[in-house]
Amino acid sequence: MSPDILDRLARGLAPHGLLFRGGFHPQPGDDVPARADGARVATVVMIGNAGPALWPAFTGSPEYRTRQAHALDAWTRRVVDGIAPGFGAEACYPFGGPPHLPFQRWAMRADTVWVSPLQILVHPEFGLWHAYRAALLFVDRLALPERAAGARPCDACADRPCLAACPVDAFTATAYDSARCREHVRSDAGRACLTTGCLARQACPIGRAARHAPSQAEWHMRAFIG
Ligand code: B12
Repeated sequence: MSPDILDRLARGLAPHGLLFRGGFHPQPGDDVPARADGARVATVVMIGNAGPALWPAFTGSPEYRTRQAHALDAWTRRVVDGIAPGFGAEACYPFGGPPHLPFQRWAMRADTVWVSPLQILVHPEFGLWHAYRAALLFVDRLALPERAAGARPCDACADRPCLAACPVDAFTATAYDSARCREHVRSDAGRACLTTGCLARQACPIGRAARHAPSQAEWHMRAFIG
């Protein structure tokens, strides 16, 4: 019965520009929270977005049009909280912390993604242009599709243009200096990062077709600098 549920879920998410992004059966080290109703979680399903599909759905929403605070989070919560009960699931979210739920770790359990040199996760098709918006907690153990096979694209990327593209060297091979990044994006010198999106992220050769349009890129960068 579960492929049917997952198909139905994917169809429910699609009009909102949201995608089913894999799932996993939690083990103790996964730090999956208990459901509010106290039931044990047997399946976690990841919901996210990739490329430009989410943007028209979100910008048509009242949360965006009225410039509500944390509009994307509020929109996500309304949409996903509206869908989850129809599947007997409870939703949890990557925002609202700290503490933050370990969505990137969960994503690596569920989806074909790996940590990139920029620390955000890279996907073989979408590159760095994808995100996770919610996870659904199911009591039933759903049969899940196999995690697609694939190799981390960064291992075959000798030049690593992402690490060289940041104007203020906010990225090293092991760390991201978010304070330095934010200070630059807020300054006149950081105008290109603000209006076209993170230059390091854009330097990645993978998934270029999934890059954000300038309006979406700027919206995310403005949300980042606060
Ligand atoms: C706090 C936060 C930030 C902070 C600080 C980020 C930082 N690097 O210091 C700020 C505000 C700066 C930020 C900015 C952005 N963020 Co942010 N952020 C988060 C948030 C809410 C929590 C991250 C966290 O603290 N994780 C720590 C623990 C709780 O999570 P975790 O899964 O266990 O994390 C582990 C893995 O990353 C793992 N890991 C790291 N390296 C390695 C290596 C190996 C080999 C392994 C196995 C594991 C591993 O270890 C981490 C610690 O346990 C997440 C959402 C979430 N709940 O995860 C989004 C998130 C990471 N951000 C995201 C994005 C897109 C961005 C921006 C690009 C947004 C923008 N402006 O466009 C920027 C740029 C950040 C960048 N280049 O790194 C996405 C990344 C999606 C993706 N493709 O991976 C996330 C997942 C949110 C989402 N909705 O999808 N972010």
